[in-house]
Amino acid sequence: MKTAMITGVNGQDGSYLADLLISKGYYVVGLKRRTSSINTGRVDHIYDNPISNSQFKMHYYDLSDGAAIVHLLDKYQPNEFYNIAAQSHVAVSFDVPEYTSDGIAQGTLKILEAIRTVSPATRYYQASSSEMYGDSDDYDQHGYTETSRMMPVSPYAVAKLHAHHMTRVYRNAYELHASSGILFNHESPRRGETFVTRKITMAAAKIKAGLQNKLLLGNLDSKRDWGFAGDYVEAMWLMLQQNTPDDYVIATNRTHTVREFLEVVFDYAGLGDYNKYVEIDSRLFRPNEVPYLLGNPAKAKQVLSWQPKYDMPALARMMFDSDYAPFVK
Ligand code: NDP
Ligand code: GDR
Repeated sequence: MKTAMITGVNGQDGSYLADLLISKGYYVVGLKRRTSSINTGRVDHIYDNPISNSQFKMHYYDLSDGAAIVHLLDKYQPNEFYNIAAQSHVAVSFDVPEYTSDGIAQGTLKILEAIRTVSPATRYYQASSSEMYGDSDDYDQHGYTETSRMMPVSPYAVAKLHAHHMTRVYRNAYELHASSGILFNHESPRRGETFVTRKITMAAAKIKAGLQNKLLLGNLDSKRDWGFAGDYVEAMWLMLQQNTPDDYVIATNRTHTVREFLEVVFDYAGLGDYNKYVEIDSRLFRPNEVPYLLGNPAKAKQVLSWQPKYDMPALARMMFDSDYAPFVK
């Protein structure tokens, strides 16, 4: 039985990845940091099922803890390691830049160093991000590729770029099987409630249920390439099944404004014009904004035979349905 270790296992991607790997017969060692309140809601279904429970074990771990990751890697010698954990909110990274950077940049380095030292045969996946492109103009009509110039505009994105390059350095210098997925925005019913898509689908559900009448948002003009997290964790796994490690853009190759996402959700919810409910709050604008993201996943399609199953409207409908379900009598 193959063993996989996942940091941030109780986050959106970590939980979908755990589901996928368990379904493929892996033994999954999930790492989560200690919190004062229980926040395992996204993986509780794994515990509740006796079959998946027998393939799942959780340990405490924080990205700041270099010694802990050495012990964990030494103990399990996992076949695959997915580094998914991060302070992942771009706006928050302007408030806590050192904390964000320490976890993502130094945390990644600690893991790579530990793999090199005690478990060099472990295959490594790095959660890189389309935020690394920032406001770079190095794209064509098909979008950004793996080799487009990156110009990050937030502390989060600078830290991700550090981790991205460090992964490449360890791949080349020490011949580690280390790959980075440059993932464009991906969402789901398990998406954190403060990201814009989930904020919108939750608000629309509550408005329809008569429990809310206003939705405060920031910049509606930024464009994002939104896909479904369930599709994207499959790409992570595929990268580690290749003979050669590499970097891959994972995206839908379609871009939409936040405004378009709003329109799809409010229309589908039968609420009509979103302008009746949405108010623009200047506090929700960021010091720097990434205006436009479109990913070109041609390499992933060709090498990994990967392609997304959900586009933005299908994703938005799925998220609204999930958020509205508790209100349906
Ligand atoms: P989430 O915010 O849902 O999950 C992040 C996970 O990391 C949570 O389990 C969180 O724990 C954990 N974590 C945060 N800080 C630490 C720490 N210091 N030590 C240990 N664990 C920590 O993010 P997603 O699942 O959406 O994203 C997964 C990864 O992919 C992240 O690295 C993100 O930056 C990156 N990414 C995400 C994209 C997206 O669109 N979703 C696109 C591109 C990249 P807790 O629950 O306690 O906070
Ligand atoms: P992003 O996602 O910053 O792209 O990072 P987010 O959903 O936070 O923002 C997308 C766009 O929506 C605008 N926006 C708002 N955003 C939030 N969160 N809340 C609001 O009220 C709001 N109003 C407008 C933002 O300004 C932005 O332009 C996500 C994260 O998952 C990262 O970890 C990941 O690396 C990138 O996607 C790719």
